[in-house]
Amino acid sequence: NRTVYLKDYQPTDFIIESIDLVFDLGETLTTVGSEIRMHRRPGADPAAPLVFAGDGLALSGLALDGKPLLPERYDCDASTLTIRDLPEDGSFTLTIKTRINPSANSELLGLYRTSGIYSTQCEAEGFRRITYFYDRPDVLAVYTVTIIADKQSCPLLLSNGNLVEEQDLGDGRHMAKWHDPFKKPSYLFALVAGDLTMIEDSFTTMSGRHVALRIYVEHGKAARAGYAMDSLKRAMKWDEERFGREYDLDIFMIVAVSDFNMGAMENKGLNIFNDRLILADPETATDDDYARIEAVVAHEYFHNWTGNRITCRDWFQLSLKEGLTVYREHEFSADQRSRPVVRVDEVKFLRAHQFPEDGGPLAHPVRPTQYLEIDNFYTTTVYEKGSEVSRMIATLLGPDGFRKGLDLFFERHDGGAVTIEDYLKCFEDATGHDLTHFALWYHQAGTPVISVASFYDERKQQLKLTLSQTTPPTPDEKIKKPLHIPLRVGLIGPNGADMAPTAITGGESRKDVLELTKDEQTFVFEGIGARPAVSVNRDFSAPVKIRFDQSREDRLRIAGAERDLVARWDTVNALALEVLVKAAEDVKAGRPVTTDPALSDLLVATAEDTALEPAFRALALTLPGELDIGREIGADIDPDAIHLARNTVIEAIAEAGADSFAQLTGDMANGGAFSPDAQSAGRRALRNAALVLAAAAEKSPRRASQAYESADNMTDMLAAMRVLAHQFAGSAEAENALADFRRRFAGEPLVLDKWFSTLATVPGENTLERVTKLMGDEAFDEGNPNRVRALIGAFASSNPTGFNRPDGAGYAFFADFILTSDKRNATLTARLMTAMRSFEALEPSRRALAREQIERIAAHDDLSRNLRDIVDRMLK
Ligand code: BAL
Ligand code: ZN
Repeated sequence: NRTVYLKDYQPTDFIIESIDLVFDLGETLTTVGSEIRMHRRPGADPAAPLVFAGDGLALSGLALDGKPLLPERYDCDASTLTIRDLPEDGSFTLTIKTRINPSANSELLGLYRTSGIYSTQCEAEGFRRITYFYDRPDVLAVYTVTIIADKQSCPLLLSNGNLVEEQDLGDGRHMAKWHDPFKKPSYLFALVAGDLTMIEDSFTTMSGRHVALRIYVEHGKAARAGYAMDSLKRAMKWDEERFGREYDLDIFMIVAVSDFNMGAMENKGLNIFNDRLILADPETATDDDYARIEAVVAHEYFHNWTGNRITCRDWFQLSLKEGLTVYREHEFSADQRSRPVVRVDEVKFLRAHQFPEDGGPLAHPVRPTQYLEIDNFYTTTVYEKGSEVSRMIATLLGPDGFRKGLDLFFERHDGGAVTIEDYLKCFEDATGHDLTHFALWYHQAGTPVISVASFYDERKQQLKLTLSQTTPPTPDEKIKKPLHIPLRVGLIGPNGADMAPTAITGGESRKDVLELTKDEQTFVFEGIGARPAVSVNRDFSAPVKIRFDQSREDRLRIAGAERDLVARWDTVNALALEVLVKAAEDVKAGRPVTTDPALSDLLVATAEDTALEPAFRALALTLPGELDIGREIGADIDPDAIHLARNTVIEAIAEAGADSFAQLTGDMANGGAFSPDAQSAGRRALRNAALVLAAAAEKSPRRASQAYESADNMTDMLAAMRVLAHQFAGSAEAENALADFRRRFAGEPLVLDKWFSTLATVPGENTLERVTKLMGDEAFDEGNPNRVRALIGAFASSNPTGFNRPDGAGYAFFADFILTSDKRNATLTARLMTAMRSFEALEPSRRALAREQIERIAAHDDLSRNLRDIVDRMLK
């Protein structure tokens, strides 16, 4: 058992001062020389050996202070190097030589070579696949990196920091030397070598320093890197203005690679990106792609301060950098785009991904206390819930208090490797707030449920709000404590305007934010002249579930008049979800489906409301998906019943608003040249949300087919193709569009990912055969994570009727794929496997079939540690 525990944390016995690396790059044999200057930590046991981590390494040389080490002084295997009898004065230089094969590295962790490019991924524990080292985040060192490679195939040699030397070696090879003056942990090391093109720009920082900006991409793709560059410059400016953070090196580089496990990686001065998060032009990228590129480019850049300059003491503190950086990214997106629309997207994401994680077998706190495989903790809990926790600190302290706390964090911990406690202490010291109780958000897993009861007393002009909180048990913790929850509440008067109380008693409150700290609390709002509609959790101020048995009249008031658009959307969405859940129950019970004309009226009115921005209207008009309905039902889920029910409800709404929806598909058409800005994207979103309903009303593929033909950008083209493929599956129009798309984008793997996903998510049991066939398509590549996620990932996680075929064939297919894929890329495979984490919520027959396949996987005794960890927790 290799479980790692937070409580076992110990600093290293030796301190590393600097490391000089020399890479002699060869496709199948790369040699890595490392020269490490180090000394014993004051106070460490003088007899303690030096223990470095490795992973699958072959040692080819080892010397201490220039002298080869005798075999009796050390032990070495693929995963550990132990050296004994170190010099008395504790100060020495160690030289290590290892040999690796980058072409055989299908895990894409460490140094790997794919599509002719050498590239690295070292977070979390990839550096140990390059050389033996203290591969842990609290060991910070200065790196100097020399890269030697063939000049023709690798004209470009990059590493972190500044380029200090270049030389032609005269034998067809050349070298480049990079020096990074900032101490960093090994997970931020990066190297790229190959033949790429680039675009260049520059940024002048707030103190007037000139920074060269370069984005490297495949030849022929330079024109698609412009939006990423623009996003980078906006992010650099924003971080200066909003948080006072200035960039620190003379150069900032981004490299886009096509084979990458993650979205992107924040290596110091040399971010490496999955190319899908860099490349965009109107013909190949959707509005969602543009928004994602902007967000992730900013996210990785923001890490320079939150993650790189201040890093994590150990991997249990991962949310220290990730949660905070996601929060910074979210704030950036909100400032660049429409704040409420961005926030609604975040809420939808949290509910779709983090809530199920928190309510299932893989639940864990934002700061876990143990792990078997750290790669499995790059989760929505650590990232998105972690972001929500930072957002709640900002809500409790106010923007100025949050900024003061963060300023202190940067001042106090720059250059350090720190903990969540260190982070919280800065907010306490800067503002005088006590966050002791609040800190439980980091340590307690599970999504709190807040039950709300309201009572209006006309005579006293009082509104009483009783709020009680519970958090359901999670696998590792049955009894939960009450949390410190900031809940933003609005009181909406009969005329739709906000009512301002003269006082709020019953607990702490700050403006409209109530601070819940106990199991149950009653807040009293004084001076309320008429019975208000109570809007709870405005702006989604806390990542909780709300149970509030509110009158329909109040909900319709909120849905029609709430000025907080997040709460307004939430109420519209909840009303729709309620109708959809009831419809699914009807189908399951064999009753005719009852639809709700009031819901149709509300949606049509919202769609037509020109006082609202189009992007918001699009959000309101997009009904909860089948997966959302399943999650709301929560147990005994029958995906076929949900599918049928949702289609029936859609038809009723579509018919009620047929004219409006048809009209919107025309009104919102692009006028003039394409622009990726948020407003234009919002118009396209509304147009395409309306297209779904207009096509459903017309029961004809004609309109979508025309939209496909006339589309002048990928957003509209893909939306039309999805309507055809999903709502008119098997029609000539659908097949024509799909065939056209495949032909048109034959040389564009990233665009074909959209085609794979569209096909993989066609509802119904026939999709399995198509997915199986698509694995033989020449554009499909089992070794490329983007292709695997687009086809297999989309099928397993986003096709409830296809994947959950009643005969279990979807599960069997998936299990076969998982077992093969695990041998190739364990990180990717374990993440894919989480698609089945909620299998216990299925109806009994599917549940049993799903379990059978998970057990079949678990029965293999040669699983990777990554996959073993996930399946064992799922079956526990
Ligand atoms: N650190 C891994 C990629 C990211 O979260 O930025
Ligand atoms: Zn990150």
